[in-house]
Amino acid sequence: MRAQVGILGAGPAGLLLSHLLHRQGVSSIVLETRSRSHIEKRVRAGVLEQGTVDTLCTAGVGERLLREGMVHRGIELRFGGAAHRIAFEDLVPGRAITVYGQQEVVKDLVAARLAAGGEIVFDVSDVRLEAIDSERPTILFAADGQQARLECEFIAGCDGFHGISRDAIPGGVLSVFERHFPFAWLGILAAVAPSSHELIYAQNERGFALHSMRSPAVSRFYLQVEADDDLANWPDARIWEELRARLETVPGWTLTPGPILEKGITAMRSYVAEPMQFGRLFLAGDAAHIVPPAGAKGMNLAVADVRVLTAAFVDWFASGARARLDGYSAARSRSVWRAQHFSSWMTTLLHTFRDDDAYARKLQRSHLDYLVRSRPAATSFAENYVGMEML
Ligand code: RFL
Ligand code: PHB
Repeated sequence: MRAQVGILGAGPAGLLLSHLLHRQGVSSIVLETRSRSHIEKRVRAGVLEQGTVDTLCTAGVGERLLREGMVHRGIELRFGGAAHRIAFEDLVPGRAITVYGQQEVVKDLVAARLAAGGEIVFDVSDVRLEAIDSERPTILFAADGQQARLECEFIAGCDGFHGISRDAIPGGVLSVFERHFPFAWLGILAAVAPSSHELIYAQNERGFALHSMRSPAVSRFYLQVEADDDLANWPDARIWEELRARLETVPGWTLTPGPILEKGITAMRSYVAEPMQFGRLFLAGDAAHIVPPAGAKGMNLAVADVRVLTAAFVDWFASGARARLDGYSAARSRSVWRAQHFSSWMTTLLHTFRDDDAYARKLQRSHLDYLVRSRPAATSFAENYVGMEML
């Protein structure tokens, strides 16, 4: 098999890259280890920044997103028995977020690629990269029990945090920066109308809780749990009890429970590998960096990486100019680190750290108070949350 760009991974990064390249006349083939139905059902992110929405719409894959996505012009911070709204329309006029499930973005992109005759090979295994520092990098893999090879001019590693592409870069090239947080998130999807019109981020002694949603009939919730917690510890009744204890802290507000459709536990981790390139291999999205989800940044970063990488590939194939390719990682660094900082900061602000002493808890509360009482502080929060324009 041959393509100008061989893409590993049919997540938001790989699929969008393939779609954008196609629109600019550059051929690609996407290889994915999981099945189509698996990637289309995997529940993950839900918050799209304006820049992400604009990218998807400009690329012709925003029709359902515009119809079904829920535009939010604020979020709520809940702590100390009170609700505080951060009003985007007031603090960062004209900017908003859209709540639309990542798996819906994935479905829209898969449909667009297949409709345009694009090639996505699902269920591949034994994926290996060869000669990534040569002009003919190659992807070796198995599909339908047969060994296969994809020869390309470039490889895009969009295979997520647990993919193989980052590890294909020789030792000593990458610098890695990382931090583990001492807790995890239990996420659930429930067949019940949201109990709030906007997202609620709740700081609570018992641990953080988040009320989000997917549609007028489906709610999404997260609970801070132990880092090594097990789903077996969380029968449905305990989940609702804990959500109530952490969210029903404001007079008159009640949580409506419903049937739980899905549960999962996610570790909280920050990670950056730099540079995001070596020879003819370019990393994008979670393959290069992950953030704890409190800041809702991961998928948005993946989309922004791909926008920059597409422009670099297009320059190369149009004219042989390689300045943008050479500068790809440097061009992304500032935004990647802004998202790292914001996500770590949100995580620290909102979670309960068991080792914190009384003094540290007072500082955390003071910081939250400042955020909702100072316009400059709230504006700084809002501009980061809706997405900084730093390209
Ligand atoms: P993905 O989505 O992980 O896709 C990578 C794909 O590569 C496949 N793969 C391989 N393919 C070929 N060869 C190999 N050797 C391969 N190894 C793996 C995988 O099967 C997969 O299909 O990475 P991508 O495209 O970079 O996208 C990143 C996003 O998925 C991620 O950043 C977000 O989900 C993070 N995230 C959030 N981001 C947001 O912007 N807003 C949010 O509100 C938000 N909430 C979240 C989140 C992530 C969460 N979890 C579960 C990690 C909430 C949660 C709970
Ligand atoms: C989600 O709806 O999945 C979601 C919302 C906000 C976050 C993280 C995840 O910060």
